[in-house]
Amino acid sequence: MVTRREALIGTGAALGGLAISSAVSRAETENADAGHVHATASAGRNYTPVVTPNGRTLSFRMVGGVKVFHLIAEEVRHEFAPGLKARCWSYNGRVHGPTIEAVEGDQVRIYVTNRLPAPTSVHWHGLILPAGMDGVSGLTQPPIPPGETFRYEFTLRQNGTFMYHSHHDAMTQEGMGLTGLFVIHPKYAFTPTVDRDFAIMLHEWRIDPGTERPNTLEMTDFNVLTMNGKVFPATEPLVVRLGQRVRIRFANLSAQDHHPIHLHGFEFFETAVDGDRIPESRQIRKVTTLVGVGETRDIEFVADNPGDWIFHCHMTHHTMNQMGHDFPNMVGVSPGGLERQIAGLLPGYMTMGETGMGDMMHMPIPKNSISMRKVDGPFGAKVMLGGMASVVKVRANIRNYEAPGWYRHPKGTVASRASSDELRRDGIKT
Ligand SMILES: [Cu+2]
Repeated sequence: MVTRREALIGTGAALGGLAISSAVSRAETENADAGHVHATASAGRNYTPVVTPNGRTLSFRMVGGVKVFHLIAEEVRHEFAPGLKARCWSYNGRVHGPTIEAVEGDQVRIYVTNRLPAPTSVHWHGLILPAGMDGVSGLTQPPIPPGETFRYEFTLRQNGTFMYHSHHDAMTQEGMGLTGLFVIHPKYAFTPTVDRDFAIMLHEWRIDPGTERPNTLEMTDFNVLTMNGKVFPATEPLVVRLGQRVRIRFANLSAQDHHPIHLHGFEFFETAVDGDRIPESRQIRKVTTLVGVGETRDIEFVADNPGDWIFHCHMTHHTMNQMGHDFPNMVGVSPGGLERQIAGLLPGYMTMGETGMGDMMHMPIPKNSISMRKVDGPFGAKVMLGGMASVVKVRANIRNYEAPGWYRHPKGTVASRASSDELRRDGIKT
């Protein structure tokens, strides 16, 4: 069987170092739309393309040796998960913008068209470039007025995981979604090379149930926490073949919160901070990586443990959606006749959380809102989770990276009800 990597190397050889034709660029766009990005080998170089779950890679055109990209800032009705849509600001109709992918040493020319009702500008976060290309509206350039297109052009002197985002009224515009990933591959891949390379942007929003616009004035109580603009279960799983080496690049442009991302099932190495590769001798083995606001982290691990492995922000409120917020604490409280009395005044009323948030299951929810638990799990129970979470699916013998369904556990490897024989044998009194 031809592996993906071999296929890529084959593609590179077939191209023979030629600049990519527009036909290839078009194919790349289509593949990217399907979530499976293929080779964009530039002259004499090869890399494993980044996969942006729920997203895509921005296509480019080669013009006289320069990689030419086009970003269009515009409003879009974005779906966070079925049941919740909001009017956000996007690049190229996507929240967040498409991943810009290039190679160290490339010269890039990036056109930015403003179709927003407000002026804007784009800052290339972490990149070393001429001051006038830094994209700080008012300081290094005039703002891009609505309807106009500006040109940015610079040479990529670094490699690693970087970002781009609006730098005009940043609180409003980043808060509305105007952010994206900027991945620069090294001229020669770091070893050991990875088989799968994913990129995920973390973000937080305040969207009051029933409303349709993010409230960018919020400072503390965010109720929609996203990976690549989606909340679990709408986050696309990361599908990996057993034994592959995996990199996940995390970036955080939340307004106020750092996110400790915890991966189940593996120890990983933190291999880069803010695009700077950490020498192997100094890489730390971890299970949680703290991604600060304005920072990026790369982690790598060998997927040697089959299963469905969740990874999520470990701030527990960040794995809840809107319905986890703003309720009186009722844990341990018996509401007695209160609930019936209030229900007489407010039809559909239900007191929350007598035994925890699981009580909320039957509550009718407002229009255009999402509760934290909607997922039918593989065991006939609901998965109580939402927000900033996704799943790595590690499987042997998969032929493609389509989501393979729930993991089928080997017999005897699932936690289950203890039998009376077992309890007696081990002296457990219940
Ligand atoms: Cu978090």
